Amino acid sequence: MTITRRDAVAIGLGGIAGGVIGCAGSGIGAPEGGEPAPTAPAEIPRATGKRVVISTWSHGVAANEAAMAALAGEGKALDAVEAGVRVSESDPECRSVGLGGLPNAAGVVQLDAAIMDGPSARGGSVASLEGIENPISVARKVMELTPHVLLVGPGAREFARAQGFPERELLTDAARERWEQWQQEQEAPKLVTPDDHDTIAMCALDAAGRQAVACTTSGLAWKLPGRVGDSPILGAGSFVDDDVGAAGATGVGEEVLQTCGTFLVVENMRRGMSPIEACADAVDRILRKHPDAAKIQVAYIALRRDGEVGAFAIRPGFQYALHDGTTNQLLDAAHRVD
Ligand code: SD4
Repeated sequence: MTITRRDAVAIGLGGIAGGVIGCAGSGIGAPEGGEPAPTAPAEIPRATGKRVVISTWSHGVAANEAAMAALAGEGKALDAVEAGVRVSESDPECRSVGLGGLPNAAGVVQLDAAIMDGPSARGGSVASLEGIENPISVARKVMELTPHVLLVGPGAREFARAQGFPERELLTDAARERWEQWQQEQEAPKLVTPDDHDTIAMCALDAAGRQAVACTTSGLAWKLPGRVGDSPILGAGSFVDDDVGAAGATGVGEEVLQTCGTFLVVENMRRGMSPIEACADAVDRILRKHPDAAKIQVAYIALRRDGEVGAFAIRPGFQYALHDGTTNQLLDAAHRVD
């Protein structure tokens, strides 16, 4: 069935035509009290000739290298983010991504991933996917080959199998040992210490001015089976609007989900905030709504369409990798709570 514009209005989707869709907690849906209209991005030329890649955590450095290689010549941002995060997915040392990711409470590795393309404004994602090392590539196939955006669980695995993705056990010996230890201790699912974090979110800008974003994770260690975090949800774990910029998230996904985190970061940039201001405001939104979140970690990275970047975290310890086409460095993000 085709939904016409009239149908969309009838079933309450009329806001789509208005340009900005409200998102729970974002405060963006209806401009309040004469807030400034979008200004900054409109002045930025579409193609700046710059190539920029920004990604989360220290393993982002290796991922950035692969992404920047894919941006050579006329390389596209979409190909770059896929190639980049695949490096982390296939690295068994990354404890919350792909192969080697820490499992859920039942000892099963369940992966979440999303990819979004700026020029087409289309995305694809998978959640609770088991047995596939590179969920980001499955997410891309969902985007390109199906009329859907998100496939979950056995359906996602069946789709991956049909597309020829190899299946394998993702639980490494090291991850199994950590899980067995957790079974003794029964600590709650959490992400507080630096080595508990290594979800990769990556934003890229190519020389033609196209942007893309990808995010991939095994989620919170010891999560309830079937738990889905922010990473596969567009507007939560990642989002891009080619008119403005891109953003990615890492940390406790429940907090990101309940504030539409990366949607908020991008909309903040649309309204003229710099990338770091946009990220800081999204962190502050979490802390204002849920003061308890000062105990946990959430961090955002952002890339504006002119190549300017920013990052901000709730707590100290968040590092991000930035490749500007010449140097690829690991940087400490600013944070709100000591
Ligand atoms: C989640 N946001 O599933 C992910 C976890 C994460 O670094 O980012 N870890 O909630």
